Amino acid sequence: MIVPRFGDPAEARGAFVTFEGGEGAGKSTQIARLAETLRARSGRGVCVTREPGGSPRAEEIRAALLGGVAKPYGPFAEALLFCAARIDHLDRLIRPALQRGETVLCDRFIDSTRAYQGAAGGLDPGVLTALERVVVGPTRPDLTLILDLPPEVGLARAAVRGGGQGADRFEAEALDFHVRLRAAFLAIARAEPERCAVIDAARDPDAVEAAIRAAVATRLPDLLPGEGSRGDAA
Ligand code: Z5A
Repeated sequence: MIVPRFGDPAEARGAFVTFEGGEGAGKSTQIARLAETLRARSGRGVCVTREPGGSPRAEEIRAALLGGVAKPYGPFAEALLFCAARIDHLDRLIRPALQRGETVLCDRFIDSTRAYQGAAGGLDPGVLTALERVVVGPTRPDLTLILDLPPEVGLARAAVRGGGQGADRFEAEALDFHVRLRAAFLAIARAEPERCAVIDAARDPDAVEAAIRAAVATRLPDLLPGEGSRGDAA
């Protein structure tokens, strides 16, 4: 019988930081900036990754998901495909990096499944909880930075970045879907304030970066020694 192997949670462990938010919130931009800062300051290895994807097999599933292959089967089937990608990503990349003591910065993780397939897609929260239990187990983020901004602003940014290539499966959803997404991410932050920090992502990139550094320095002070606790400057 095949059962999930989560490893021993008591083992030496690095830090797991996830970035969440709607389209065009600036996650990729800010992950690159934080990675550079942590590489210079923390004295630990930094692993930058993303979902869906992050490992070769999960990247293959990403191409299918963003191409809309699973959409006709509904949010439950889509969630299962995101989970299939996540299992490989956790096994091949995230857990080994954490066991080496590295800091893992991941662009989207479980909260995207909760928001996109759950709150916005209509999938039952009990199903999502069960999937998280068997797929993620104890490998939960230590800190989740939720980059918050009005969906109209994020979609406009994503369109400029896309350079006229057309929207992907999720960008193509109606504005109402993106409004529900924003509310879902904020509800997650309210429900798990010890894990989540909300960052006002509508500001210029330098101001967003400063707020993220303040949140990391406050919540995970070992990662930014000497930066001091300046409070979450969201
Ligand atoms: N999905 C799901 O449904 N379920 C799941 O479980 C998971 C994911 C894990 C992945 O798409 C899709 O999969 C995603 C959810 C779904 N939906 N979509 N689409 P993706 O990885 O291709 O896309 P994304 O995660 O939404 O990222 P993004 O659109 O690339 O945006 P971003 O990384 O947050 O932003 P960015 O690339 O850093 O910035 C976007 C543009 O804005 C760019 O031109 C920047 O230069 C500019 N920018 C960045 N910051 C600023 C500020 N502060 N001011 C002005 N302009 C800025």
